[in-house]
Amino acid sequence: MRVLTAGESHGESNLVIVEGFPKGVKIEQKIVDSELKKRMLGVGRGKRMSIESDSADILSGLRNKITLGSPISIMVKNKDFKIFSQGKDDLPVLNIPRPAHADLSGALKYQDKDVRNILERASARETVSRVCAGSLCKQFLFNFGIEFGSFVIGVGKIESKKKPDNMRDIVNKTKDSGLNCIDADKERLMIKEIENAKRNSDSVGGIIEVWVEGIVPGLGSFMHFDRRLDAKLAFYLMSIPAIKGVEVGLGFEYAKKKGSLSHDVIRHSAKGFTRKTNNSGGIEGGMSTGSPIVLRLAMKPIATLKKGLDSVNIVTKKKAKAPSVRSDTCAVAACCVIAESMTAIAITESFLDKFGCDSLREIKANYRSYCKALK
Ligand code: EPS
Repeated sequence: MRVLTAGESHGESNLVIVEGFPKGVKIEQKIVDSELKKRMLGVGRGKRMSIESDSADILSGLRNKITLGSPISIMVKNKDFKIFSQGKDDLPVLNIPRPAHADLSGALKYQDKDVRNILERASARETVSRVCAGSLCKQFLFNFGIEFGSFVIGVGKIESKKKPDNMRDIVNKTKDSGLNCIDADKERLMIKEIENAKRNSDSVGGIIEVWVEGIVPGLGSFMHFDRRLDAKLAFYLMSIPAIKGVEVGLGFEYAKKKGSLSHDVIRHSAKGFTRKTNNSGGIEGGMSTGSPIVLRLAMKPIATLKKGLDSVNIVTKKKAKAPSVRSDTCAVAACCVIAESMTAIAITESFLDKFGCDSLREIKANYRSYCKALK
């Protein structure tokens, strides 16, 4: 399966093509739309989200809601559409790059003096396309009981130590949360942190956790470095704008523990092979263990600040303040569904590698026979 995204932040639309998606999968546009809606929500989102009402227009690859096996293409129109492929816009030239965004490195790399030509594609708006692809993958994996969940652990210096029991617990505790949090007490403090940042024309980042439940052992492989499931997940998650760290299971904490006290000891019961703990985050030797996959992502504060940071005009080379353009104060809650989507794309690719990729019927037969052998 291949996923290709296209679109500029203020262009006509965001597009995605998913090629190699199996035939025979039921896809509901309203499920894609509900995922897009989650991406727009959360305390700290900026004014752009009150302009847009993202909705997926599925243009090809389906007949009567069922995938044909042909490339699936989806378009999400931008309402705040300001640049034209064949017409001239009236946007001013931007010569001052914002620290922490793609502006300067992009302008140097592509030898451009107008930073707008860089930021239009580098903007996190592109994640609209990824969420569409992720939703297709989630709808496919649901046929095998695989489910995705996520929640915000921290914003700025506020961090929750609460752990969910399982996926149901994540869903129940986050459903009424404005910040996709499972800890209502800490959430109040996180919201204050965002409000303070907004008052001070600043921005804040945070930490999120993603869970995948219902995975059989053996997705990914130790046989070659680029088939390792944890490596693939780290790559896909790190590709989300503003993500600066990815952990699997205990992650950096694992390095501080003794092996005898931290490795997930093996048991066997009528359920098959299970583990007493899940410090590995559901992945050992680059393969799923069958325990829930647990991933954590660190998101840096949003690059654009109302109080422009020190920068340099790339034409005059003189000191200047970065422009204060519209942006979010915090997009950590929105990042949850984006991270779930990238995780779903990675898991689907590994799933199709293991069980075949042509039709749902064939994949189900292969899956059943594998599950029988696991016993
Ligand atoms: C975003 C759209 C953008 C930003 C944000 C994400 O809209 P605009 O630039 O028109 O205000 O709100 O972009 C960034 C955080 C970024 O770094 O570029 C969206 O749809 O998610």
